Amino acid sequence: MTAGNNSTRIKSWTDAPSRPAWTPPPGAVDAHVHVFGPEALFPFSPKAKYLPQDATPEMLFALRDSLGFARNVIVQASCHGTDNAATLDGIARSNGTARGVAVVDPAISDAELARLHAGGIRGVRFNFLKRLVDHAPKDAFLALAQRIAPLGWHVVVYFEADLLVELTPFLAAIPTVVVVDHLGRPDIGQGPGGADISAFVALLDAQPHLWAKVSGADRLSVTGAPYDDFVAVVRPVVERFPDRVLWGTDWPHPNMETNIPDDGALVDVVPRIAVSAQLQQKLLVANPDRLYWLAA
Ligand code: 0GY
Repeated sequence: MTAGNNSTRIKSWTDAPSRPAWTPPPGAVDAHVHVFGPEALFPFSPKAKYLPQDATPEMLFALRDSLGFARNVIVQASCHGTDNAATLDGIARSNGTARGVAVVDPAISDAELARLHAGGIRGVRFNFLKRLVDHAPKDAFLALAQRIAPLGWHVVVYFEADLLVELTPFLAAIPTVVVVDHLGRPDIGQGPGGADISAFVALLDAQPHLWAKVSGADRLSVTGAPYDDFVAVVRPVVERFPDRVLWGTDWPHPNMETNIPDDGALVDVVPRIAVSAQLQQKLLVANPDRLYWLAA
């Protein structure tokens, strides 16, 4: 795709999010955000499936502060392909308050992996959504996972519920922690005992190296804000796997331009899915610390 000027590109976030009623604990990490561009410095991939407006690190850090968070994990977005320059730029501008997850060509050199590590990358993302990427080569991903494990990195995977069975052996073969974005996108409309979330919980029971990113209330909810249906399904997951969950706003909410969430309302979901101070501390501080700040 060819990028037009900023005004012809899509915008999927609000400039005026509410302040959350709830205050995150000190050191809290918003562990799923992206940066887009700025396109003049960091052009989008020719293979990008969407062309967003610039969502810069400075905008991210202003949002972080207004929501009461201290740190971010910047996840490379598909629109930037395997060029992680924008993500690295965001980390470099963060004064140590951001780490990142990269998307790389599986043929990446060891020297380039070392450069990404020095730039604050602590994981690689394998994206299986056909609307976002053309190829998801499982064998090459597994070979890459073997190479990033010694760095103390982990793997982040993004897939939808209909791929869970097919991906189960692939996930089992990954020799690092594997974080599943947005809980593997279950159909929340099925309710807390639904087939999708039950299969996901069974997968986490069977594979102790799997973690869940309990994010995406806005993407998954059928009823919409304040996301009661999401809370009913996800609270039991947090309580069952308190040491294996992360949370993030998902700002700037790629592809949500027709249903833009209020980031303050998303933060107010956290105390409803992690109902004690101890669960909140694990979800927002201790767990992301382990993967992003304390890892080798
Ligand atoms: C998300 C979700 C989406 C997009 C991406 O890399 C991406 O472009 O992750 C999506 O469209 O569902 O987690 O940001």
